[in-house]
Amino acid sequence: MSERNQLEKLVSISECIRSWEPHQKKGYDPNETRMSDILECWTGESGPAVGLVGIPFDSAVIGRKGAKGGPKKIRDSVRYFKAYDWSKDFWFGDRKIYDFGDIILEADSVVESHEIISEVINKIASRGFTTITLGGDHSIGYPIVKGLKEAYNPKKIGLVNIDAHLDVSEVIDGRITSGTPFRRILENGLVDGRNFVEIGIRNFANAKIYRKYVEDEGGEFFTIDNIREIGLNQVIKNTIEKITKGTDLTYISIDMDSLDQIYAPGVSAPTPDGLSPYQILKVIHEITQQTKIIGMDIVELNPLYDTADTTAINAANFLVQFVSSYYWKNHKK
Ligand SMILES: [Mn+2]
Repeated sequence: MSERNQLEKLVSISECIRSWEPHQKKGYDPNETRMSDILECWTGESGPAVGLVGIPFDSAVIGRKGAKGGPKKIRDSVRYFKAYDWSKDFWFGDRKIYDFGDIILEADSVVESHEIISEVINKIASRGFTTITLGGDHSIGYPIVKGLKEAYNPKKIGLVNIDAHLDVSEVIDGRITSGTPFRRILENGLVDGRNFVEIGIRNFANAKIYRKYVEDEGGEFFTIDNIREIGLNQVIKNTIEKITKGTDLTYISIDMDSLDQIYAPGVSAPTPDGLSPYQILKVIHEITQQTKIIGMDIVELNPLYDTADTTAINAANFLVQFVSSYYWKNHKK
């Protein structure tokens, strides 16, 4: 049985299908390498490398449904980018992003779906891949980190959530939602609260009791105002100190609603006065360079509300930045 079949037997992963327009296909201009050229269907390879998986799941979303269309839209949008990082004069067209396809979740139960997600992420990480997961609503943050924790146990993970919202809501009457993932991560001991940081928190988008919860757990958050006051470099420095203190590994979760609404109309819960693309790109780059990162997710892109693919292309840009920063770090070694 092939490696691919072995993984598919465990879980339901869709076929990896690429349909590029002729001018987007490899070799159209042999002088340049597009990101779509290095995004390849996984056929049994092992890491170290970047492994991509999509989770078209929005059953737990609070707000506007449609985030299940996220993985396809983000994959489609990588075609706009080249595998050359001007800022580092770094060509990475000889590296790969191995695409495991989408996890097809037919289970009605959020809990069951989450179990499947954890299992897949565990398998992919256990094969040596640094994971990029495309959501999907933010509820998947919990099973992703659970799967990673299982793959890397007993190593400790520090966690950054880039988000307008704290997402530490209580699970009330069994309702697991896109607002509950980080509380579940902390409550289940997957990450110590003292190694948890949230960046991009909005002024009028959270409850007092949840702010207190993060504080009581020893976590840290940086609001948009905090970033203006102390500057992004200081925020990044403090974040890295906190997520690496006593830990072995780090992980980043990106909720697209952390971006200002002008850059990200296509999200489940839009809010104004948010982060700029540059600020998020910088956080991704610095954390990838300065810590031992094991993965990143990009969630809450809702194509139904996007305009001119603005949000999707920003999401793809975050993916490209992560891939470039990851391979740059290994390239320098
Ligand atoms: Mn969120």
